Amino acid sequence: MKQYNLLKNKLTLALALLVMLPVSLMTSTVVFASTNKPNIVIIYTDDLGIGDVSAYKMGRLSTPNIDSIADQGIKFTNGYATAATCTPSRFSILTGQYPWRKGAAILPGDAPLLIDPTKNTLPKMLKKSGYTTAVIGKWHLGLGSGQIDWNEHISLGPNEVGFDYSYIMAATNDRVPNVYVKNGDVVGLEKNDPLKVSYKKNFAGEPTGLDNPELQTNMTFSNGHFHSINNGISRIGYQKGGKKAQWIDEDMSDLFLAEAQSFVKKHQAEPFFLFYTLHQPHVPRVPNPRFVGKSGQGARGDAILEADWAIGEFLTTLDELGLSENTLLIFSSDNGPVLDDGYNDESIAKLGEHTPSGNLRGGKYSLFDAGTHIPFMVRWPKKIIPGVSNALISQHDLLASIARLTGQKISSSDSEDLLDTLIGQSNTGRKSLVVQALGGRTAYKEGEWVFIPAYWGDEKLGKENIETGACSCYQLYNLMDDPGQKINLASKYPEKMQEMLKAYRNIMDSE
Ligand code: NG6
Ligand code: CA
Repeated sequence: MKQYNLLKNKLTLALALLVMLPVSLMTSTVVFASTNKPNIVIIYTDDLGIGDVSAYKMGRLSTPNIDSIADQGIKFTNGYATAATCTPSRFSILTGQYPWRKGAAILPGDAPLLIDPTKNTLPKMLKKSGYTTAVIGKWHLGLGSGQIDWNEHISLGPNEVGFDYSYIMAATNDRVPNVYVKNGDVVGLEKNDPLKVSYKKNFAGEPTGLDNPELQTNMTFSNGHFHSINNGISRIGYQKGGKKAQWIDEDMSDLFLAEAQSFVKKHQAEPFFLFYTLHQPHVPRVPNPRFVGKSGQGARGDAILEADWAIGEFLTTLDELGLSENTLLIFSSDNGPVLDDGYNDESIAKLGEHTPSGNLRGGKYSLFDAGTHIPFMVRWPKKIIPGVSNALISQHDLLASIARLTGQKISSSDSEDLLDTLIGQSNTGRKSLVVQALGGRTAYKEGEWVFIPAYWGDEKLGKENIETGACSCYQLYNLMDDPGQKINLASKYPEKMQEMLKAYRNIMDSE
């Protein structure tokens, strides 16, 4: 509660208005029904840590545009992704389900669509409520139902799980195919140069980073990432052909921004939902030359400044169209930060005093807190009084919360309706949360406590230099006293440990 400092004068005014209402009108449902449907935008970054956002006052980068969302809205200090990697987190934010129910893990670029097209999703639900929906940016949730022919229309993808419009990269910027897919069709493909993709074997005569290191003219790999080369960077997986359609990394941010701006311009008169999924600062970090050298922290810092700039431009577009006031805008990241994630981009050498994970332990991939404890902020000037909330909230709660906002019912047991908390009218968060790390390992969080079951395996990812959280012991931490998870309290509080273990098992065994 102590961080929950709603602006006092505005609160008093809001309370005064409330007491003037007849009691029968004081339920949230009625208040929302009388509101014009807000536009909904989720701005989702890739591998951005809580310490990378200056609003959290932990690191050394300056992200004024992202910070402005917190200044004008609610900054959550206990916001979580459901997983410490991309695909599972994205699965959850769109379906409201825990990713381990589906066995969700990092997907290759030719994986089939992970979301069951017969199931409810956030965009589907919003469509039903009259919203026009779009995803622009990184997808990484699979496409098609088996072997994909990239030269034909891909009939299973974002458009089949609720998005009216999609302009995406299939997986990640370090995975083939390096092309954009618009509403199921590869953009800019030439008929006489068909695109072929394989994650099993190379196509005859095609160079790779491993065999032709001299062709890595843009950036060299440090770990993995030694297959097909595009734009002087070697990637994960093999591709051949489709040369005209292959992206230029330096232009990616501007392209997604222009797409996002054009979508909101086109649909400004109707309620819209936009899932704007930026690729920064995921590897390979290749910002536009306008941002090179700007952070003093090398490519990772520069990519974050590029993302912050793009977000600023997008916010300006909302302002210019007069849409900011009634747009519920959520900013977050799919998982925690990593420095060397497979390329020699000087992210470690030039880090200086910056702390991407803030004061938390671990990072991307990790069971420790920095894997999933991410920046999370929500702005809606028409409804939200700016403040800070320390309520526990997870990205997969958006489904149930937005369901109530738009007057709908959902049947997901995982997603909790935290609408009042989301818009700063309550400081009650979820009681507990299961988080997933690399390899499908899970940990359990309840209030200030974290329980990590025993896992055998490496305690550290060597190249990434990230602690996995694996230990042949049980781990129990109190995040309030020890946010850096330095002191394992499992043997000091055996009863608490057992209680946590039981509660964790209950959730994991639930349907
Ligand atoms: C890992 C990749 C890493 C990144 C990650 C997925 C190697 C050595 N590492 O396997 O570079 O692509 O997968 O990241 O290949 S995520 O943010 O999409 O989950
Ligand atoms: Ca990610």
